[in-house]
Parts: sequence; structure tokens; C-alpha cells
Amino acid sequence: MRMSEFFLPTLKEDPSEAQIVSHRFMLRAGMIRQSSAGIYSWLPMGLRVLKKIEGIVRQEQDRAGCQELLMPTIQSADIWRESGRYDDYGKEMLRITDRHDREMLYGPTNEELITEIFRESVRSYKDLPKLLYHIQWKFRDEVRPRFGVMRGREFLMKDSYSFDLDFAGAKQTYNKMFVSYLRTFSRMGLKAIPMAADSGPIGGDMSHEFLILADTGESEVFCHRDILSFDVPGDDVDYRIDQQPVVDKWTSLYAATDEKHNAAREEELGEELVAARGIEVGHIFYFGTKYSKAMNAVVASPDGQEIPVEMGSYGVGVSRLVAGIIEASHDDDGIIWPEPVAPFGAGIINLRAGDALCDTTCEDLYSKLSSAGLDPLYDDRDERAGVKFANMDLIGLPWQVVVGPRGLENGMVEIKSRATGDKQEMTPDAVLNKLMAV
Ligand code: 5CA
Repeated sequence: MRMSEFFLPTLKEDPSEAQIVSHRFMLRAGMIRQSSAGIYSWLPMGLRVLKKIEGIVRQEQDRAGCQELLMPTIQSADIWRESGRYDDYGKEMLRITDRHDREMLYGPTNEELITEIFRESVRSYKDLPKLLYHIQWKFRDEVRPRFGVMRGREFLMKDSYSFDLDFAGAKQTYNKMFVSYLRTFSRMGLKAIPMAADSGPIGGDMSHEFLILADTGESEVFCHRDILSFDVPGDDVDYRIDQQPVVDKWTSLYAATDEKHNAAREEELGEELVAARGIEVGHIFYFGTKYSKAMNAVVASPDGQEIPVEMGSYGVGVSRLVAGIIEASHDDDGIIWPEPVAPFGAGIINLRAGDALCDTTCEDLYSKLSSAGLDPLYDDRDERAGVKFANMDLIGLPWQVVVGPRGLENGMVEIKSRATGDKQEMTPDAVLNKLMAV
């Protein structure tokens, strides 16, 4: 992409409505624009990151044997009456009446709809287990939408739903999702800590939240410092084997949100206790037969009896993650994208657009990096160097290749790592080799 053609409305000044750093940088870096309270448009720069995050979430769900489908945003009130949640959900639910006076709603979550799909199609224990997910916009009419996409009203969620014959199977599925979440967040450069949690309006009796640590997190969290250095299972993870040992390890040390925190542990753990703030990026639930009983989702068991299926649900805040990653990775000048979620692989800064040698060197780098699939963003604008540097730091691409007349006298360009600030002079060919190797 050439910056001169890119739709990138950056802001020089800090927007006054932004209270936290991710909101400020998302607005300034031209990623999002508010359309109404808690509802945002995703501009090209923001959408690129959202898609990258979605891609990682999808890969890790698929790897764990979860199958993608797509349910609508608008649901019928009828199924929510069956589960008993239509009234319970209160004002958070956006209710709509269609032209035939039928009551509809914009889905805040999908337990009811997936249970309806399941009960119409699955009859026998032989079809179990099943694990399904979708990535779809949700709406919750939050009392206080704030912090940009961190707590929006409309937000993108990945939600998975599991169906098992018995508790043992359901627990194994829960463990699998637990481990796939550790992997998902780790691939985005995040350290997410699972913490036992209350299940709230979703219900059930086993639940973990996944929190990333950041100063601006909404919840106060406490954990044993050793959890921060636990290993996450690698690409060779085998989900056919029960992941209970991994779950046991990750839940063996103290970790709690303020709701569940036991102050007595502070003295006991002393120096080993980390008190910080956290952002909830995922939440998993086992709720047994809560929905299957209420909505009559039954299967024939091996001995011919009809029994309600055991269920769980597993959510990732996809749009919240965009803000969460920025909270965890930035400096005073802007965002520092971890490579796997960066909107572009590298930026090329032409310090003197119009200079023949600068232009041809940049064009050559641009076309070779593009062919190599590195997706470069080329700042070809006729702007001052200071403006270009500030812009590139703000949008936070992992690598910046700086091409200027002085370096080119010796055939050299400069490459800078956004994360470390390290700069190295090298030939354009050496830059290509270096970037292709990362
Ligand atoms: N049905 C279950 C699991 S699929 C569920 O809805 N869980 S949840 O309520 O915990 O939401 C899942 C994730 O969505 C949360 O962990 C959080 O990361 C994200 N999320 C929830 N509310 C919002 C919001 N208002 N804005 C942005 N992200 C949100």
C-alpha cells in the first residue's frame, strides 16, 4: 500500500474524549471512528488488525477441532423465552419489533440459538461430541460504554459452544478450549492469565476468565508471580489427549480477580504476589444442562434413554483485543504492534520523494517486499521527514526502512525495529534478506 493512496485519517492532537492510551492511539492512528456511543466504524488500518486477530483466533479454534459456522445477529425472542433469559437479560438487550409485531433482538450472545440448531439436527450420542463456533458482532446496551472498543455496545466476539454426552466429556472439551485460549493469546504476543471467575448471566458452575495485565485494565487482579513465566503448549499440542495436566498446572498457583480475591493470601504470598490491573479478553463457561434442559436438547444415550446434552460456551473479545494489545504494547510515540497482528509487515520511509535515487530504491524495495508477501506500507508522500517518522512511530509497524539521499551515497539504507528502537545501516538487499527471515 502506498501512503499517498491509503485512506489513513491520522490525528495530530490527542482527542479529548479518549481517556485511555489505546483509545487515543486508535483514533489518532486512523483505525476507528465513533458512529454513536459505543458503536464504531473500522477504518482500513483498524480493520487490518481486526482481521489479523480474527485469523489467529480462527486458526486456533480450527486446530482444536472446533467447526466454524455463522449465526445471524438478529434473533427471535421466542428461544430466549424458552431458556428463561428474555426477561432476565434486562436493559442490556436491544429489543426490536419487526413489521409483523414479532419480537426480535440483536444477539448479546448465542447459547439459545445454537441450542435450537443443535436440537433440530442431533438425536444420538453417536453424533457427540460437537464443538461449533462463530465470529459475529454482538450488541449489549452497556450502561457505560467507554474506552473505545474496549467496552463497546457493538463488538466482535468469537463464541464457541460445546455439546457432550456426559460430564467427563464436557470437562475434556473445557480443558481443550482452555489450552487453545492460552495458545491464541500467546500467539498475539500477550500473556493471558486464566482466573477462576463468576459466570454471571451465562450461568453454570465452572468458569475461567483470561486476563492480560495492563495498567488501564478495568479489573484489579492478583496472582502468583511464577504464573507469568509458565510455558504455553507449542504447535505440537495434541488435543486428542486430555489437556487436564496443562489446566492443572495453570490453575495450581493463586490467581484471582478482585471479585474472588482472598485478602488473607496477600500476607501468605508476600513478595510472590503480583497485584496489577487486568483486561478480560476471554471467558469460558461450563454450564452442564442449563440450556439443554430448558430447551429440550436431548440425545438418545447408549442405553436408549433420552438425556439432555452437557454444554459449555467459550468467548473471545476479538474487537476488545485490538485495544488490549495496544494497552500492553506501546510507548509515548505510539503503538508497537507484535508482528503477528501488525496491519502491515514493514514501513518504507522515503526521506526525499522526488529524488530519483531515493524513489527507485524505495520502489524496488516496495515491489520486492510486496512479492515476498511482507505487505509493506510505503510512505511516498511529499512530507517533511519529521512528520513521516512521527506517523510511522504512531502506527507502530514492527520495522521501518528509512531511505535517504545521504545513506544512499554509500549504497545504504537504515532499518529500525519499532519495539527496541535499534537502528542498523545496511544495503537494500540485506534489508530484504533480514525481513524475509523474520
Ligand atoms: N456466551 C459467553 C461465551 S461465548 C459470553 O458471552 N461470554 S462473555 O460475556 O464473557 O463475553 C466474552 C468476551 O467478549 C469477554 O471476555 C470480553 O472479552 C468480550 N466482551 C464482552 N463484553 C464486551 C463489550 N461490551 N465490549 C467489548 N468486548 C466485550
